[in-house]
Amino acid sequence: MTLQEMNARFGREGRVAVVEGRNGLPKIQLSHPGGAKAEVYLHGAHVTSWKAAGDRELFFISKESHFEAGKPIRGGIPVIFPQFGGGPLPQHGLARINSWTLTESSVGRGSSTCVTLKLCDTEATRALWPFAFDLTYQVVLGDTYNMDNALTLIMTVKNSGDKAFPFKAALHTYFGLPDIRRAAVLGLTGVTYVDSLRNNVREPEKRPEIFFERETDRIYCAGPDRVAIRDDARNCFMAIEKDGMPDYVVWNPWIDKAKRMPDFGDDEWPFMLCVETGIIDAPRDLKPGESWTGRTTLRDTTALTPLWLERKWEFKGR
Ligand code: TA6
Repeated sequence: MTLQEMNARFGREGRVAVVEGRNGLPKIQLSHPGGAKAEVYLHGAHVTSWKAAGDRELFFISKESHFEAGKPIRGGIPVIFPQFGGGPLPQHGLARINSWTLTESSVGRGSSTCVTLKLCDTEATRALWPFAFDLTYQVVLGDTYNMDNALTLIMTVKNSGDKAFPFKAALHTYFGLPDIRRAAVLGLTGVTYVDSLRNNVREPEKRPEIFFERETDRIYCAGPDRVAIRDDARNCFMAIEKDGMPDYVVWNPWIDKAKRMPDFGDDEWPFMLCVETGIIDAPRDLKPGESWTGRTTLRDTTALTPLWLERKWEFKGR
């Protein structure tokens, strides 16, 4: 479908537009009446930008990122399926390196703006991973309370074939920061993590607040459905809430790994933190005809109360 045809079918005045992005890749622009904006490439169904009102970019995108078919975009929200990390498939699986189809746009309750993208198995994916699947991904800017500082991502995996398959799935979100050394992750105390940098040792997180002083790459297993990133440089919070997604990954490459990644600037490691959500530690089996849905809601807020962290979530507005 051409850009013109996509706009004719899915464009919504002042809310949804399909434009030419980097290297000519089609990009969906979402807008919210409150001023928030987001951008999603059909390539990888990759959210590359989320700006709360006031035009402040909340995600990290590497200045060295590829924007080309077959290669993942470095930053924003890579969609990970059916493999997390290394393995028989390309690193982090097939979803982020394939082009998705825009199938729906809507203006929802609370004036949220929503688009739906789909990816189904193809001859090429079946040659790598011999299963039939139907991936649906909804990106919702805003929420049902008329707030414009939330971004919700809903991922559904359907087994559309006649063979059961095991899968992992994740949203590999890169949050932008002025300085990782002045940020902390809150809410993971007591959660067992797998330390990918220490031979996958499993141990409980003892710290009430996770600060960063070195490369960090940990899978937090069956974590609580609400955590937060506190940015002490800007005195604000990013709330992360999940449903149907048991695990988190907390990752920053730090200095040496940053140098080893060709699509990541050597000097970029202080400006990002990945807090990822999904089925990451152990795969999930899906029988023919079965579906799984996972949701993550990100909320940029400066008024997160300590009560929130004890799961008595009270959102006090911006
Ligand atoms: O989520 C953490 C991780 O698995 C790290 O080990 C690091 O490899 C990161 O993902 C980025 O992976 P990528 O394939 O995008 O370079």
